[in-house]
Amino acid sequence: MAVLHILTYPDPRLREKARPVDAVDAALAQLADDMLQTMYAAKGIGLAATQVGVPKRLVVMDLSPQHDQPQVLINPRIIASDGAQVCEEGCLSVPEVFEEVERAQRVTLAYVDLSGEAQRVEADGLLAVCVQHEIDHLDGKLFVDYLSRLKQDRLRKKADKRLRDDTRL
Ligand code: GNR
Ligand code: NI
Repeated sequence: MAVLHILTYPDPRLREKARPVDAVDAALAQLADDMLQTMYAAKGIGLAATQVGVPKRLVVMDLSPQHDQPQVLINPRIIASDGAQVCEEGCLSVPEVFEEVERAQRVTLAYVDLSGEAQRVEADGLLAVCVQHEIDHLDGKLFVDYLSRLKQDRLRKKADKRLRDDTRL
């Protein structure tokens, strides 16, 4: 078990499109375990492999109040969606930014579980938001991409300034 480093905006690795997982093996199970530990340590409800620098289509989530219902989604895909909802989102890779984003209210999700079985589930509310947010990560997309041009410009300037300050000492 290990807590992994979470990449932060504007790291270019967050913009890469992740490749499908081709083997559900012990190494993948270990990565999923490490990602869960990383997510719990950072107090998140979801984490995509992209965020820990691994460009594979793997997501972990736990929306339960006691943080005792980990979910591992391999090669997750949204096969149907409907409705709309607005939720205030945050992201472990975009610290200290919380903004409202509109997403589908309800999604049908197909994925492979850790035993290699194909699964299909319906999700709505916050679970549907989280699934859409995480699959976006696998496609190199961040929730801030949905914000107005003005808000994105401000974020980029703040991140640029932070990078400059960090490299100056
Ligand atoms: O912990 C998280 N909370 C959250 C809240 C609203 C919408 C999406 C999320 S996902 C986020 C963790 C994260 O960055 N996952 O990629
Ligand atoms: Ni995120």
